[in-house]
Amino acid sequence: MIEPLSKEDLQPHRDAVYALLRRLRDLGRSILLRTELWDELNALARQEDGAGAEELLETRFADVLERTQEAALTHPWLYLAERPAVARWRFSRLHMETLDVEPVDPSEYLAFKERLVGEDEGDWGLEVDLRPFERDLPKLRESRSIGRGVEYLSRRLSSRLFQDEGAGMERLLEFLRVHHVRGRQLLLSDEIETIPELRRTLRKAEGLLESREPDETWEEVKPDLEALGIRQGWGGTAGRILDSLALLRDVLEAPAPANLEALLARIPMIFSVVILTPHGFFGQDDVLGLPDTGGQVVYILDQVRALEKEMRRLVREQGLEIEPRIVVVTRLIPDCRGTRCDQRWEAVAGTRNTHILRVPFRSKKGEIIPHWISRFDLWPYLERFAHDVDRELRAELSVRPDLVIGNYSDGNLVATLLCNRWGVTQCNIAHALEKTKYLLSDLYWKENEAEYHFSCQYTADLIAMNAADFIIASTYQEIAGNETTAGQYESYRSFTMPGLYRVNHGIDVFDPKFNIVSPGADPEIYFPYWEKDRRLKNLEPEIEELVLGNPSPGTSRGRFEDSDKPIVFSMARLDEIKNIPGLVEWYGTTDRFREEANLLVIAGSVDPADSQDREERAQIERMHRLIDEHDLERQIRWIGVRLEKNLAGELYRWIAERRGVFVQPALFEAFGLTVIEAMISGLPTFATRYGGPLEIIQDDVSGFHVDPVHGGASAEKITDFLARCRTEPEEWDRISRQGVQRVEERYTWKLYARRLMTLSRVYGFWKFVTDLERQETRRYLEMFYALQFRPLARALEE
Ligand code: UDP
Ligand code: LCN
Repeated sequence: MIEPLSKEDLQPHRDAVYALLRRLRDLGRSILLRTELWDELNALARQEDGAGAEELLETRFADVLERTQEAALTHPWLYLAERPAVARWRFSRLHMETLDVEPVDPSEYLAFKERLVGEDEGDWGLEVDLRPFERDLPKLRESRSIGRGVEYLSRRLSSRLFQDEGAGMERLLEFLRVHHVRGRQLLLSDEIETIPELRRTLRKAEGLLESREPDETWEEVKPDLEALGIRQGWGGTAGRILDSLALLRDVLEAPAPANLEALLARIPMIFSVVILTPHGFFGQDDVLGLPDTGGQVVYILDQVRALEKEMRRLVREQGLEIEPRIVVVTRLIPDCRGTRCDQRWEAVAGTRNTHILRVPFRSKKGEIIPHWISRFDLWPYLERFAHDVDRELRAELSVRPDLVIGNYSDGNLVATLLCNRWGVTQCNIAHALEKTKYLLSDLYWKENEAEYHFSCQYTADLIAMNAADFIIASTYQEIAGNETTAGQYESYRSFTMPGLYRVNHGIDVFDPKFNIVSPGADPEIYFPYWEKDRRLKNLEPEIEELVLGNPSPGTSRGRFEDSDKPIVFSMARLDEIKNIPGLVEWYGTTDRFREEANLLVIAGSVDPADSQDREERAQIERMHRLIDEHDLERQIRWIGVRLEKNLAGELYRWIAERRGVFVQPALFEAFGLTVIEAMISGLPTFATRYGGPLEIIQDDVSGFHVDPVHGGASAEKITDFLARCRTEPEEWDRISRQGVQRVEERYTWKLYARRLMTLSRVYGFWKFVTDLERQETRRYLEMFYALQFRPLARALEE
């Protein structure tokens, strides 16, 4: 980590430093971002009369500027928010006349920014600071360990059991006795009250089991074991039960991390899971592409299938005849636009015991809200929703679930409310945190408030992140970014929403609650185009008609004049952030690009009258304008229909077979399921360098990165590849093959489900062992909810 900046670093280059500071002031803005600082320094260095700025490029000042994420400026001060290493922050201020440099704490830095936007609450503004609650909790030390919280926690847990042998072991015993399912006690009977008794019981049980055949069933050994106080759940056969009991004995001897993890992997803890995903149209058909309805739906439907399978495998292995259950809870929308989102209860295809439960939003007076509500506007309904969900789930499940998984800001908040009430392990999945998508949306929150209500969303995020027992992220960058860019979670560490509150310490990405567990793409639907036997050739006529046939008014626009050219394909919701019109513009303005390929876009609706979402309508209109302006009618096909899953899967392969490419041009993409869907289909993929795709794709190996900020360069990069592939077809094959390989190695639901189940056990155990220690945080969050979130949310309700 580089040393902090000092006046001595600046003195020898005073002229250049002053020249740079003048340039920064002349920009006339009070907040400057990293790239702007860096661009100004470089521009100065290139100038003839650059006052020696070239030398400045070699100094520590340049190093610091390169790592400064943001600077706040008002004469005579320049405040710097520096990120000297991944996830590490340092704040300082530089006097622009004397060149004195001094460190400041985050609070002072944020207060300075508040004054820049005309807010000054003196010493008594509301400050949120969770650091004092974390004093005794373990923290990772190395930034490279971020996202591997479970490994760290297992180590800590075992050393804690060991250090604090008496109390630690007692907790373990209590934990083993606490497991019940459907009224039946599992693992150990309550009669075993002390560790010496447990040791004695284990010795006797092991002796007994050694004299039995390893494949004798639980039922056969049950009478003898139950007489000793051993209950069901250690395994289905005498051999496995013996193994599990030996593991427990090892932990009692020496709770090494590997032993503890192996033991926890065998504890039957999770029989029922509740998954919360309130916003959007959550359904199994005809929903993808509707507003707020994309990857999260796909993710959850794939996730529950994989999870159910894994839960069933574990339950069987432990000798239990219990059918695990999963309930996905979403919002019931009476005006369901031809989907099944008006149905209360629905079985999930491909599962045995997983259902969707839909619960409506209600107004203050208790009336059901009939229409779709944007994810930005739903805050006033969530508390009532949580209440109704609680009631309905009690009726459906009769017992509390063993694990609750929240999704996105709204689902995570509802998960928090329910877990607080139920005392159940809470897992959060962000999918996408809006804060990093909208630049400076915290500082200038008031300007966006009418449209986006970020005040509610960021407050909900802070509460839910801190309440969660563990958090799953799809990539490392989602948590802690990379060398140059802060992570999505990291952006909640300290920030201010002037006039509302200042967050000195919101969330710490070194907290072991963070884990990277990446999603996959359904292998039944998405597979390489060369797997001919599995291809759905019967869909070919439909695809040809969809892509090459006459456009049908209201659902598609444009028709390829030369259908032999390769297809550049993109598919996304028509959200501004997805930048689909951006891609159309790159294409429209780059002649070579237009010569090399046709452009196929599946996004939103073609008729603005079909959309109830203001952002989507604006995007639709922009698409039409661009097609007109650049005269694209004969080179583009824009389709505004929702494809059935099999058709979507086959479409990727159909395009790959014709040696096309996929482009994901988003201004920011949290993860990007389309990216892995395209890659596993064998389509060379160009995806945004902002967000998850930067990590999914290794540039020029398993695909390519494109920069939406530099559309021209991105268009050239895609065009160059297409042109090269015309003469060197093996180049296309190389990227195609390596894309498939990358997804197969890293992004599969099987890996996902195993890991999620392990996490659930370890964090469930951790919660049990440390529950009391977290009470303070919980009380603080409850107060924050009641005093801050609730009034903000209520103010939105008409
Ligand atoms: N999708 C679709 N039709 C559309 C738009 C999207 O089927 O018109 C699917 C796409 O195949 C992918 C998901 O929706 O499975 C989008 O997920 P992604 O993570 O790419 O983006 P999100 O919409 O979640 O931001
Ligand atoms: C939401 C997003 O915006 C995408 O980037 C993700 O892939 C999707 O959710 C699934 O997590």
